[in-house]
Amino acid sequence: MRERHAPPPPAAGKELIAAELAAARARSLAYTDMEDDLLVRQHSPLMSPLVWDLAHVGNYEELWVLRAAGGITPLRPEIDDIYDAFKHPRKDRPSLPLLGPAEARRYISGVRGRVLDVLDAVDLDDPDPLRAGGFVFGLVVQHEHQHDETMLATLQLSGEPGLIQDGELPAGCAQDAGETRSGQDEVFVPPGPFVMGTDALPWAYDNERPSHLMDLPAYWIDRWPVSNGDYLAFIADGGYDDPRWWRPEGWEWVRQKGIHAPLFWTRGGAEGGAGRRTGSHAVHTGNGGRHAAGGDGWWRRRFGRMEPVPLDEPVQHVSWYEADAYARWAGKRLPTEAEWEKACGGRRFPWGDADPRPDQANLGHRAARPAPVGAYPAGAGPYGAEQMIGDVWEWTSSWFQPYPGFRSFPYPEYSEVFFGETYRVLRGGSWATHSAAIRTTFRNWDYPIRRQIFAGFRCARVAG
Ligand code: AVJ
Ligand code: FE
Repeated sequence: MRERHAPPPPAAGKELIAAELAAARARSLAYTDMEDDLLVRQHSPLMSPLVWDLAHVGNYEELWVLRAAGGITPLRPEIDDIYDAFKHPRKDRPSLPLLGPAEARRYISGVRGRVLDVLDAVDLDDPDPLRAGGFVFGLVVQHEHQHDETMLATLQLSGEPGLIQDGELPAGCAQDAGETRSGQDEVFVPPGPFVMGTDALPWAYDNERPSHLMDLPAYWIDRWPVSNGDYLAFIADGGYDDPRWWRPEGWEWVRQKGIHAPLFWTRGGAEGGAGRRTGSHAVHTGNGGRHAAGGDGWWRRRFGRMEPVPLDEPVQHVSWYEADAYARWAGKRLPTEAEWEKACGGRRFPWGDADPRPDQANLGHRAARPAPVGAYPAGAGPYGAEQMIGDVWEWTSSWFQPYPGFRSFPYPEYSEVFFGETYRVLRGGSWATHSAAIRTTFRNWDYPIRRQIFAGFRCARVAG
């Protein structure tokens, strides 16, 4: 994968593809390495039981690699219906005759063995668009990583402690910036055209194509995602109680649901048994201890443990409505997805086309949280914006719409059926996103009320 204006790069080698397939599978197995009861239970009506996701990734691989690209006779056509995401809403999936955990593991491993045979035999220079450049393998690798991230969201919703690994992350810039960073540092993006989307990245989805020129006026965009500390100022200023900041639908929603903070936050300390601060990794802010105090401060539940809200971490688990309201309160607005992408400089990643290094972005579940603001100066884009990739998905002001000249590939249910004024676009990936499933052109989307995803935001404003 290279510069998006260059001729299509040589197909990803078979060894690289095999390694990416193995990496995705290692994640899926790690996130389902628990008692059967936790796998078959529905932890939230928003989510599938984990065992559904597990067999679904195998079924998707069977459909696309084995049947569509490999021409292999269906292994288990009778289960296609159960694992078709369009046939049964998530809330109904527990009542389906799902494969049990052991059977699901056997099924996906059987599929995977044949997938590796297809990979062995395939000609990656075959002009067939499913095979060219290994597209169909990229499709299933990214699909599995997307479900891995969904599984993490399910595990976070479950409130079960001890299931998810945490880790170390680089420190932020709080000390350098002084005790209280007042407001956001912003970077300037000059006016002019840029190339949005891609024609050349071999694993790009249909919704990232075709590339097209976008001419934008000058704007400012926040150097970092909005932090918990920034967001607490909005809360303290009565942001949730002031209709001036909210879209009418958003206002109605927060009133009706009684929402007054990001999902998983509670005020007044660690309450209840599950609320005890236990374990050595209960608090690892990497910022010299600048987190909200307990007592009447804010706490959050993260993978089953309570911890003080770390002020310098990007805020996560906020809806689009909350992000939009914060931006208005701050005298700014959310960036359009074009503004977000242009700030990345027109390359695969903000720093260029090379794969992410650990000092450039917080991706791939290195730790189970975003890194503090300022932790990745080496990952800055050409205009100075940092942490565009990784940490938290960033809400943009844009609806999920097709680019001019869009053509559905390989099937309309990946992107096309979601186009319209229903879903808002998110960009950049989160700490839970794998590097194989993110790039500056990647477009994610969700309902504006959704908060269980690992999403935050940054603000922008017109220059002048
Ligand atoms: C692109 C993350 C919105 O998880 O619903 C998974 C990806 N598509 N299986 C989702 C997807 C089919 C999709 N998102
Ligand atoms: Fe899926």
